[in-house]
Amino acid sequence: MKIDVTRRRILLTGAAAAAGTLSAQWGHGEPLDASQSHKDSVGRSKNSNSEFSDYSRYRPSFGGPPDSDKYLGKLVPGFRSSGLEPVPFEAPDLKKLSWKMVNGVKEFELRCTPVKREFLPGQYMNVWGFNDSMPGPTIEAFQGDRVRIIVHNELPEPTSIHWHGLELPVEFDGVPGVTQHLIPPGETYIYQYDLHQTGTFFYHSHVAMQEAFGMIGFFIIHPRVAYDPPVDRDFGLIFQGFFIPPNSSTPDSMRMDWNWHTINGRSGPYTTPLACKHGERVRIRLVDFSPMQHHPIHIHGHTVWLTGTEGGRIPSSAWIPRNTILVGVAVAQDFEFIAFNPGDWTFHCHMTHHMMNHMVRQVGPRIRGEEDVSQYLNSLPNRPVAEPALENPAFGVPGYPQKMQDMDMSREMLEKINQKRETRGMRKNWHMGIKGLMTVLRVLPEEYFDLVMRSNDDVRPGAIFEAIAKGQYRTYRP
Ligand SMILES: [Cu+2]
Repeated sequence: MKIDVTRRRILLTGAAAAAGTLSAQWGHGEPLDASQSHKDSVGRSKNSNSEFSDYSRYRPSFGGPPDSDKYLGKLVPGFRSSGLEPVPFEAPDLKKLSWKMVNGVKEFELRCTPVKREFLPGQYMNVWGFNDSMPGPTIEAFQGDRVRIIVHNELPEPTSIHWHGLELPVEFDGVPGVTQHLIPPGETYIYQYDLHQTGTFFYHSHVAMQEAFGMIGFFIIHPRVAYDPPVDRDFGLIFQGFFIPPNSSTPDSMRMDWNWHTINGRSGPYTTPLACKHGERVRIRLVDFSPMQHHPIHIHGHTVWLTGTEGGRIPSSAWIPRNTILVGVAVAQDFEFIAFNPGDWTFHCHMTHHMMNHMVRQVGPRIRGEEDVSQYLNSLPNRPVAEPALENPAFGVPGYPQKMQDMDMSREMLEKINQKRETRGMRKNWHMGIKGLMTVLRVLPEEYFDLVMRSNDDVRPGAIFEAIAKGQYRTYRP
């Protein structure tokens, strides 16, 4: 299946230059499904024929000196035309909060709830969140909107909700004691304010131990007209950490260390890959809501521009090219790039202990399931001095030392992971390299994007990687 990529692209670029716009400011209460709208909204950009036409979005290019607008694709637009509404935001594994318009106010309802969140297939953890989800559903709105958020406390203890990064009237800031009384269990509190900012914000409980239990959600405020250069995809990921004692499924929020990390409430390899088309301009918004851990997030195969923070959009003169972005607790970092490099690219926190939950094995086990401690020590090539503690009868008790909650991947777990549409066609054992705070960015040639994301046809595991590695979709020599 040799495809003339260049010719195909030229046809697409010409034919659909101004195709499709979104409905004005998404004027309805049901959240927009990005994959759906994208199908209709991606106008092939006229910009690609203008000043950036000599910059290829399909192959690596430095794009000239660092002061150039083309440097590392800095201001190179996506396929989407300028002057349109922003593309809908997309946070894998999370829903959006629906709203209704009431006398000119966008009204949302949030319920603070206990949640059973499936960190890994079949591994449900007891956390807290909103509307039965952790993180909670995304609030997505536009600059200039007036919003009313009706908060119902369905927790067994009082709470209050803070709108992180928003400049709003103090009585709606959500700080217990300082700006309001706590919302008792079973009660409701109404927050209402105007949105004059744009950017990556979030909402969270302002009770510290509840924050450590997971109570956060995205609050995305779009400009009415997308920033230039327009992006084709707008993804968001929330990083969290928990200490969940072995043989338990409930975090200990008093602990200052961690043993479980999640991205949008899933641990790798159950994190859902971010799928985009080869050549698109992509934005990814990162938020760290770990209680105690900062994360240097590293992306493979691409250099990215840091274009925003929880303080809003950064002027392009101050954008910074990065490959690893340190995201501190309660910080948001937005970055953008041209997805010029086809393939499945790992995208992860670079702290070794954050790349694995429970120190899961790859090179060596802590204790294998089929061994007891004595056998394990006896088989070590450099056996340490025997510890008298091993004679302790406690070692005869099943589950002691802790076996890290069955971190071996069962066939059922793998089936569930590979059932996701976004994982179709990845290499057979891809999950071996994805753990803890890790996910995958899939830059898919257009034909494969449609096959993976829109069709129900079979995709043989590894087929896409093989085609790319053979150079079928690369317009440059590896
Ligand atoms: Cu980390």
